Amino acid sequence: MSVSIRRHDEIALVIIDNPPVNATSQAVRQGLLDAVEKINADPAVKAGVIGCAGKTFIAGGDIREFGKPPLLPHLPDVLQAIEDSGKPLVAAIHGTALGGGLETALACHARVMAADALVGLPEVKLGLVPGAGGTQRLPRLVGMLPALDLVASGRQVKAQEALSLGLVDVVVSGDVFEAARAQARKLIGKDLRRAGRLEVPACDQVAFAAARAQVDKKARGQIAPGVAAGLVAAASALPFAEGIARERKTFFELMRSDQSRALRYVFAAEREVARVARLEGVAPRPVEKVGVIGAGTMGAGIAVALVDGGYDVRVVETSAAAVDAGVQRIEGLWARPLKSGKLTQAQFDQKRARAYVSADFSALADCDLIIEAAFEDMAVKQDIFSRLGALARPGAVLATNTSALDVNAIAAFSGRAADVIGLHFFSPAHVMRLVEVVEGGRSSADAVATGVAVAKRLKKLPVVCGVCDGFVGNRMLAVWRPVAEMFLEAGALPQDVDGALEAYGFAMGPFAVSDLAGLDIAWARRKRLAATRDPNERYASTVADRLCDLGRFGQKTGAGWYVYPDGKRTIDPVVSELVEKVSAEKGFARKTSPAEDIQRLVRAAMINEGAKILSEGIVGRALDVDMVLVHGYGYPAWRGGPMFEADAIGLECILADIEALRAFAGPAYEPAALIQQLADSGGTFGELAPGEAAPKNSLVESLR
Ligand code: T1G
Repeated sequence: MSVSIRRHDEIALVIIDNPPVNATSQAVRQGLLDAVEKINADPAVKAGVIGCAGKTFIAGGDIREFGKPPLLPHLPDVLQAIEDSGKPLVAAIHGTALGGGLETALACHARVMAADALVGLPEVKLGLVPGAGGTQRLPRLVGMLPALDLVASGRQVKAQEALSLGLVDVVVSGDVFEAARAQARKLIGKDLRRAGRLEVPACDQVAFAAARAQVDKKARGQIAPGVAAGLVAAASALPFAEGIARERKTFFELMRSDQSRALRYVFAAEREVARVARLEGVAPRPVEKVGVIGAGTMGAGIAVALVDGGYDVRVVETSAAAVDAGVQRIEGLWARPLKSGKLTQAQFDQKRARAYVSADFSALADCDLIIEAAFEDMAVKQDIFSRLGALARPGAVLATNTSALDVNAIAAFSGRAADVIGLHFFSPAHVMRLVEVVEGGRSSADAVATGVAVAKRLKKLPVVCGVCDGFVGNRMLAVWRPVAEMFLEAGALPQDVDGALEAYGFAMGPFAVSDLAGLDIAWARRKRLAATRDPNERYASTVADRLCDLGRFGQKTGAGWYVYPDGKRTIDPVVSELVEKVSAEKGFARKTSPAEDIQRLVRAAMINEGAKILSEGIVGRALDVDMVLVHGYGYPAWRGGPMFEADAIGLECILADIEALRAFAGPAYEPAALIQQLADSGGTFGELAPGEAAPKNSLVESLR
């Protein structure tokens, strides 16, 4: 039974029980409607409380029903019945009241919220707008500006903020059902506050227009936030019923949009990514104490992520001075939340005490997992892993955070390769959700499962991949970044390329990112690879090399592809001249490239390499590639990721783009056989079964 009524006095308790998150599936909608009717029909009942069993209040519409023809009764009609009920109905919110869940609460006559609960209208994150009155009831309850903020951002609101906004009436730290019953009792016989019948509070129109403009700017190509803002505006312009009708129509239009389809795919992929078929049933090794080697930028970020995830952490550095610097770095990462009040001093002290930093390597001896985040130098790794091989306790998992070196070689140094995996975090490691869990040729399944389990406990997204140069993300970057550089040689300037890709939806273009990350890292890598580079391969990093020769390493030196007076990214004529000079030296007649060409060819390079990564068995599924690009490289989530987008566009068109790319960028960009094959057979990346793209003698298989 999805919805039941319990009663021992004049207050009826309506309990929704629809695991895992009490989504408003058809049975729940019908059950709620029936419950409202029963409450109103029963003379012994004077009021009702609507709450949920399990860990959360209603977390929204049932995503599994999306895109299918909607079944009766519709949620807006159910909620109208709640609002119109002659007897008071009070929402008892615990866990998360999201989307249709919060809308249900908004239709009630009062809301009681547990102190640790969260509420929000996250529909825009699925490319949608609230579809059951959220955009119309919320402004009437909390005012236009707060409603605009909540609806357009999709952010979750904590209890205290919800209370001060007037979004809920009572916050309790004890039993939320008891408090809701008390609230319901108070309302018996009173005039009920029905959100849909309230006047929309007056609002400063100039401020509202400015806030709307801000929403459009932040959306970077995503449709839903601006549309949602328009619906909030309609709340003050239209009668309630007309506002509701417009909201409903818009909701269904967006449900059919490519952007919503892509964002729903991303939602599902984020949950699917950690489920790897061959690790099914493999128990991870227990981990409580984690060692981190190195307290540089990466090491400190990893240590903070681990402490935040509840682990005891031992950080090891090489000297007393490095220990001091490491402590400062680690404390520095908690300084901001401490200052903003997100972290209390007591919490800070507690966290601080869980990260023990020392110069004593033997502190790692009893750790269950040890993550090496030292210099990217094979000799350094050799030293560390051979020492770890002798020191670490039997059964400890040894992980390297290398982004560029061969995990199999590193594993061999330890003398216990079955215990070794890669855990490639992205910078800043305490913020970025992506972790590439690298399965070496001899990694044992339970060591890999341990990497996945730890990443999940850190609330990160683990993508399991095999060993190859750059793994998934950096390997793809190494292929598409040169295309961006080739556009410079052909006639574009850095701001043209960045502008084209930012217009595409990337948070930052590649040259702006490079200034942020530092040009020196890629420069060192190019120098390292110079000796083995195929002389016939087109080399497009000459401008980058010259910038590095000038000591322009990006923001940290105040100049790179741009200059940063007052911290603001500014075009530098020196760079424009340098780009033009290099074009001339190489004999290119400069001509401008339309933004669309830049976007299509860069995307083609990503998709092509993604297909090769799949065919080599480096990852098992197209969604693995998409998660890396969306969560590690700013690929717009509303496009789903390169592989999803390729399927949506059609692989024949993509193949034509890759052929154009080869003509532009040279033979290194030969179309992947897999794309040709799928284009011929009418297949898609998404339909490939896990591992299907890879021949059985793939790299990963052959290393086993
Ligand atoms: N529908 C169906 N299944 C859902 C679901 C949903 N809305 N939300 C989560 N699940 C599944 C999820 O796939 C996973 O299953 C399991 O629940 C646990 O989730 C008209 C119509 C609620 C905060 O956008 O934000 O309302 O993968 O692993 O970390 O306006 O899930 O294990 O098989 O994420 O504890 C608006 C989306 C919908 C909320 C829980 N609602 N969900 O997080 O566990 S639009 C949302 C979440 C709408 C109306 C429209 C989170 C969570 P499985 P989990 P969690």
